[in-house]
This record gives sequence, C-alpha cells and structure tokens, in this order.
Amino acid sequence: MSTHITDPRAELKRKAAIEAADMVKEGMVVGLGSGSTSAFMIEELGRRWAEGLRFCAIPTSERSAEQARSHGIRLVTFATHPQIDIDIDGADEVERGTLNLIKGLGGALFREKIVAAASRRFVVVVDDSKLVDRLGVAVPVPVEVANFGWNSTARQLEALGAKVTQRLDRSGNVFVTDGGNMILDCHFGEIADSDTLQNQLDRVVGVIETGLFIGRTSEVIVATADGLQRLHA
Ligand code: ABF
Repeated sequence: MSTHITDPRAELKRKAAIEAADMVKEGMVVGLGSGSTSAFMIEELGRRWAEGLRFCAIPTSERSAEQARSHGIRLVTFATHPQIDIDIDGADEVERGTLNLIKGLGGALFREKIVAAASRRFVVVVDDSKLVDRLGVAVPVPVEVANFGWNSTARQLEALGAKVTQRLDRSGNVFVTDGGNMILDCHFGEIADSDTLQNQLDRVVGVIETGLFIGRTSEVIVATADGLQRLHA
C-alpha cells in the first residue's frame, strides 16, 4: 500500500526519496535513515523488494527497523556487515556551500551518525526548505547526552554559547532515545564555524554525540517545485 500525499512538502520529500532508492542495487548493504523522507525511501525499497530486488539493511532507528520489517526487507547488524555500501537519510538543515548538516530533530542522531560513518556513500534526501546558507539559524543542534549529570552537561553547553532546552516528547515527558539517553537541543543561532563547534561539543563530558554532521555527505538529493537537484561534496 502506498502513502496518500496531500502535503506538497511531503510530495517533494517522496520524490527525493524515490530518486535515492534508485541508487540501491542488488546485493548492497544499505543504511536506512529515519524521519518522514527516509520513510518514503523505505516504502519505495519495500516496493522494490516485493518486485525481487535483494539487498540487506541496517536501520538507524527502531522505527525504521519496524517499517523495513513490515516490508520483509532483510535486516542485518554490524557484527556480520561492518561496511555499508550506501546510507540514505534525511536532514534538518543542509549548508549549501559545505553540505554539512544538522540532523537529529527526529531523535535518532546517534545511530544515524554511526551508520553514516560506516558507509562508503552517504546520500542525503531533502526538500528545498532544508537548504540554508549557514547552519543553526532555524533549528537547534540536538545533542544526545548521558542521563547521569545532565544538568552539569547542560551548563557546559551553555558555556559554549548555547541556549539549552531539554527535549520532551509529545506527552511532555523527557524524550528518550533508542539508546536510552536524553537530548539537549542547543540553540546557537547562526553557526560560523561548525567544525570548531563540533570539536568543542565533543570535548564536553557527558556528550554522547551531536547532530552536526561535518564532512560526511557524499551527495544531497534536493527536491524542488521545479524538479530534482543533485549536490555533490
Ligand atoms: C532524520 O529525520 C533526522 O536526522 C532528521 O532529524 C529528520 C528529518 O526529518 P524529515 O525527513 O521528516 O524532514 O533524517
């Protein structure tokens, strides 16, 4: 069954996702991203699986795993497949000049970064509303932190210039990641040097991973009202 789309943004996401799904070939090990754009990609791969395409996949979230399983897609782990051929995932912001990203508003940034780091090609699928000149203007940098001592970790993040908010779920409870940790959304405003910021965040004790994806993108597929664009690193 395919998803019925009425939202024009969703239709753009679907187009980018289908274009990316076309890059998955027989026998590949595929990283399955998270979020609504990735969900369109998994749906398309499910359709192709039903037509006989065979590959195996490592999902970046429990939700994506569940969706892939529902299509019968073969899921594997790093134990048997430490090298991924292609990882296809969404993003919250894509910086035009560098193809650096902010990811993690969906909460899956830690697994997403592990999967991206293990992939020969990392392909990002977005609609054109995600393209920005500088990261951080419209969205915070999500930072996954250990639950223990998180108030202290938050203070250290504030000392780096962030306005920090603890992520809550829709019910108002503390958001819990697939790894059992929490997320602190760090509002820095426009980020002039994302590489330096990533290094600073990495040095904060209690930080598990950040949603800054620096120098990882191989290609971005952008869907616009006028058609698809492909941006290369
Ligand atoms: C994942 O889903 C995340 O890294 C990012 O937070 C989000 C993008 O969501 P969507 O595709 O729904 O816009 O890719």
